[in-house]
Amino acid sequence: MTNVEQLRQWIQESKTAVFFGGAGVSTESGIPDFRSVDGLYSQKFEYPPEQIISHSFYLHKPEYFFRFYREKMLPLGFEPNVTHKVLAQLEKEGHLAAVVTQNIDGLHQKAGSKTVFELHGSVLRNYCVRCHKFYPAEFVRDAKGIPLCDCGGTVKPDVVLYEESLDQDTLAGAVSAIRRADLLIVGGTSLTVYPAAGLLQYYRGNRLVLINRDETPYDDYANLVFHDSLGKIFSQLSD
Ligand code: CNA
Repeated sequence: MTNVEQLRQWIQESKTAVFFGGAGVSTESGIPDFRSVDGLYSQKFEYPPEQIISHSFYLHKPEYFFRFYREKMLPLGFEPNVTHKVLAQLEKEGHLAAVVTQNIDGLHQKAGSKTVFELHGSVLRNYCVRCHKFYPAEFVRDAKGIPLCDCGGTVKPDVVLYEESLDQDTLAGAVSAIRRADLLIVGGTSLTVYPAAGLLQYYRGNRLVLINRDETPYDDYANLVFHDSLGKIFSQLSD
């Protein structure tokens, strides 16, 4: 049996599978990740990207933060790829219980997934820090300089910056889904951003599958490892 056939069989036998993913899930939709050779962290900026997308930088240099955010982090106008679509289909068929994602692009929901735990929030939600009025992503994209609410407050994207903590309900939901999972498929993540990467420790089964182009620190713990593109593997799962 090939590894893909093995994975296909585990999926068919599963009723509570969880997919845990990162930026690599959306590269085949055209959104660059952070840590691949052509990712954001390989480009040159005035400050390191980790610093720019931190809470203190957002507070102290908001104009620069929003310029960077608009140019490099606001993934609008992209479409779900085969991985997003197959995951939505597996949920519909009753095999997949949840998607846990570090992505902020909303593409899983756009593909039709219903139970999605967005650990790092979503660019599609933006709120005034003063009166909490909601604004769509287009408002932040089209604003000049710092996006401001009618009340004068800053409109802040609902994404988790470095130094900020994760939403507790989202985290609890993700932990609970992973604890109950009979199959955990991890894909498109370098597994280096914590606490997100630490969620793997809650999986109790013996069907841990890793699909990532590059090696990860968890490769040795997995029961099945693919160093391949997600699109290639998932397109073989759909037929
Ligand atoms: P990362 O650290 O950039 O790692 C991505 C991983 O995916 C790398 O190890 C790549 O080898 C792998 N990869 C890239 N493309 C593919 C592919 N097509 N098939 C298989 N593997 C692939 O990204 P993480 O998600 O681990 O890091 C967490 C950060 C990145 C989170 O906070 C995200 O919010 C953030 N991010 C999100 C997006 C998005 O929403 N689309 C884009 C860029 C960064």
